[in-house]
Amino acid sequence: MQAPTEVIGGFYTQLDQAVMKILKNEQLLIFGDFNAPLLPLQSLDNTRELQLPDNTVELNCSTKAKDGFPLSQPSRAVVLFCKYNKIPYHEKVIDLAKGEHRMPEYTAIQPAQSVPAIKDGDFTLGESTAIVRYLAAKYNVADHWYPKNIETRAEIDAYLAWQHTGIRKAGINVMVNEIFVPKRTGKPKDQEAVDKFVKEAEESIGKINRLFLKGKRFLCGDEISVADLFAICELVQPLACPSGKGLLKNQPEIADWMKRVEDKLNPDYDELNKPLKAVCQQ
Ligand SMILES: N[C@@H](CCC(=O)N[C@@H](CS)C(=O)NCC(=O)O)C(=O)O
Repeated sequence: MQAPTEVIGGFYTQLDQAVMKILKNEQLLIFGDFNAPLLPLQSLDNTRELQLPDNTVELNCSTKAKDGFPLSQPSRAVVLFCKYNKIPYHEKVIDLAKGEHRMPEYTAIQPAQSVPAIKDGDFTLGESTAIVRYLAAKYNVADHWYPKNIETRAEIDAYLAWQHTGIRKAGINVMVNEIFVPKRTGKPKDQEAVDKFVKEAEESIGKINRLFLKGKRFLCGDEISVADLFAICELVQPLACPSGKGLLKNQPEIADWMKRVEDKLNPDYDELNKPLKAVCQQ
């Protein structure tokens, strides 16, 4: 068996943990079980102070990590929101693979050491859904994104609260097990584990359909909102994996909804997902 230390080189905590489990022949990946040892920190080479125009939001995120692991659904959602709404921002790639999210400079911005996070003047904020709501208010974006109508807004908030436990696990587990763990360990994928996670993803997608979409055009009404944005950024991941290709075959309503959301967000959506899809197709 390989010594676990050989793989301690940096990456996303959950992935490191999955890798450690495989190398130790333990059962694969329990989402949210963060027992892996912290990685040795490497130098943070992309958070130098930049001279930015006063109104530019510094957006720390991971959509195109330098070593090709663009694994951050919430980062993509925030970037897409900024692009679509022409919010002036500067994107700083925090390379999870190198442990840059654990460096002191970044921890000062987001003590929870997760991406994304923003720095807006002296104000810093982590948590993707809070960031989008902050930016929606500050830049007074079109009302449909996060409407002032309190009932619609409450429905959007309900989705944003649900998604952390309702869909994020499905958004990551298929990809981690089918793509990233084999790449990281050099071992073949565990198809049984992948199939289990594909089944879980199908169930979660079914819940989006039953609990939120319910025959509407978008998750919370007739127009696109931040709920759709966060949801599609999760779903694109399992769907991009070879074993996830058939995930929507029994859920045509979700396929149609995704198409509507993509049409609204393109060309930015396709562009932003290119690195992710490239990794999955290798
Ligand atoms: N609740 C956070 C979750 C963010 C999150 O899970 N970020 C992941 C990447 S997708 C991360 O930074 N993980 C770092 C780690 O696990 O060490 C949010 O919505 O911003």
